[in-house]
Amino acid sequence: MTSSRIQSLQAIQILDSRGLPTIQVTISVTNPSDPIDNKVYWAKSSVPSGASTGTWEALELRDNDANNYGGKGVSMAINNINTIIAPKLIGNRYDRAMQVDELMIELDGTPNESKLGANSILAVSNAVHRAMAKVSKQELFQYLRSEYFDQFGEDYQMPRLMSNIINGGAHADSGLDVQEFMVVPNSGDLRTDVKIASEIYHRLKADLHKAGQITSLGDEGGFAPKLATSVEALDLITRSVQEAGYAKQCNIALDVASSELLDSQTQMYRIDGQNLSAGELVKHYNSLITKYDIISIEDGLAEDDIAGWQIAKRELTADLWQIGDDLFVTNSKRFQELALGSNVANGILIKPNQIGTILETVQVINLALSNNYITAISHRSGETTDTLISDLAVACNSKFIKLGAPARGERVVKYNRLLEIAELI
Ligand code: 2PG
Ligand code: MG
Repeated sequence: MTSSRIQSLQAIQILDSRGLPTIQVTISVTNPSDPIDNKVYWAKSSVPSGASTGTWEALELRDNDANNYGGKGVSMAINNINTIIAPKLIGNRYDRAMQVDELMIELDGTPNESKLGANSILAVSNAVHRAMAKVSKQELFQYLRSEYFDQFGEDYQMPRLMSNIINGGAHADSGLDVQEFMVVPNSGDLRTDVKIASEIYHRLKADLHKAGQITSLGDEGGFAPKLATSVEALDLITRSVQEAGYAKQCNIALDVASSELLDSQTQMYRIDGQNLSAGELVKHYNSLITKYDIISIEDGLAEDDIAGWQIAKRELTADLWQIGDDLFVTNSKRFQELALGSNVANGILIKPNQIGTILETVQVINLALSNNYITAISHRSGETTDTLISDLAVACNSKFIKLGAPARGERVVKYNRLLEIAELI
């Protein structure tokens, strides 16, 4: 086994895809386990940020100083890396990246990483995993596979793309309540799936032009046309998919992000111009599923509406993937309580920054897989050019990867990393 000695670790502030501050970490390590290897290995990582964040997510530490980036500064989080985490790590030798994750979890000591900040912790965790992969002469996806998912051996299954081509909710001012309308190519081949997603995206753009719509983009690179209801968006997508010639090779997925739509006073969901109870909302989904080729609904019910999730599980077809994002927040404890305790959902969305370390992320993935849940590894609406999610999705044979539209550098880089990995496996 190789080991790594951390030589330097430094965090700086960079901007994310919304132009707001986030963290970049640069690390250098050497390889003390091989006397003839005197190289220095460098790696870099950066972390994303959500807009429709779940209440139960780990804490993203922000300065909350209104005079500094409107409160969004991350100087405290950066300070935590440079003055608390780095001094504990520099000079030390580690056999496995997970040891650093364990150390940071202990150093933080809170259940939601609120002392050091999940953004600080993930930036370091990601950088350490990248550096150690290099020392062991592996690609990141291979290192993650060998460290955490050796049950799959050398069997690599590329994930199916969830490509978000119409943006609504907190990610755009389209007027749509549902946050994400995604196409999910099913050709069984990654390169073909990328082509399908791209061609549909461009067909939709042409169709929107024809309809006199402005083709501005939402946060995840999808279009943000002025539309009133999910039916209007789904009609548009269905038409573009057909015109592009992919009716058989492409399905549809939604992220309703319904925690954002629940009125806490009335406990009713404001969606598509209606006020619906959980039971009525499930009926609404049923009518959409019947009419359109929808195979997956994420956060169909709000994060704490467990009774609503149970209705959905009971009433909607068993073929539908019901994916919990705000519901599970990539948290093993919450997954154990909700997924294993009550009859909710059959899929889990995985966002490393909801929990903090890569170690905790892979733990919940393995817990989910061993309980017959499927996984969708996901970006955030505020992204960087970091491609951890692409490597992670391949490492764990994730059924899906949710990565925005095939547009804008911070999204495209994740598609491109998958294309690169497809050449390597
Ligand atoms: C979601 C995500 C990513 P955000 O709700 O699934 O698409 O959005 O990062 O804003 O939470
Ligand atoms: Mg979501």
